[in-house]
Amino acid sequence: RAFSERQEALVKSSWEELKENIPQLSLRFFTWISEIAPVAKNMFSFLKDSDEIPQNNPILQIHATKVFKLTYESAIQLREKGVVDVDPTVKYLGSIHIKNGVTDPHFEVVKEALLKTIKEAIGEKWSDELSNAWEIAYDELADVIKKEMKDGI
Ligand code: HEM
Ligand code: ISQ
Repeated sequence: RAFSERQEALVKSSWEELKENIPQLSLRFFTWISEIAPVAKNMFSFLKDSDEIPQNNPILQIHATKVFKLTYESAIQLREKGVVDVDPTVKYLGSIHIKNGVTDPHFEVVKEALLKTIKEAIGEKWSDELSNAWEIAYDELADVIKKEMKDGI
């Protein structure tokens, strides 16, 4: 999928800003996921038995950050190679998601939550164009993970 230099720059500059506030970003990301799909919350080990999203859970923050960072890296790869070429260390993501009961429709939930989190976090720098660039990068990454889920990687 074609990805322009401008789209890459939009994702890159917003990521630089987002990563300055990981605790808040992670918390909002999860809050959106549980608002969009309350049942999805129970798939996550760190949320299962709690009524509230933990404010300072390091595992939650590391995983949430990884979702953002992988999406950002996908944007770079789309620009450089025209395809998402995930790092070999990410090949296990297919099996992790299968194991946790994730199915293809869940990817729309996470996408929506990701985009809402970005919109909220970057304020007036937000634009349709910026959101669209993140969406493309996410969709392409999601396709790679969905394929791994199907192929049992
Ligand atoms: C775990 C990334 C989509 C649910 C993880 C982990 C990463 C990740 C990095 C941590 C793996 C580890 O243990 O080292 C992504 C990315 C996605 C995506 C990049 C999309 C592009 C989804 C979707 C769902 C989901 C759609 C379902 C709502 C989970 C769950 C875990 C997990 C339940 C296990 C968390 C735990 O340890 O309890 N994901 N994920 N993910 N993901 Fe995702
Ligand atoms: C893992 N997979 C998808 C979404 C997530 C959000 C927050 C933390 C971990 C996640």
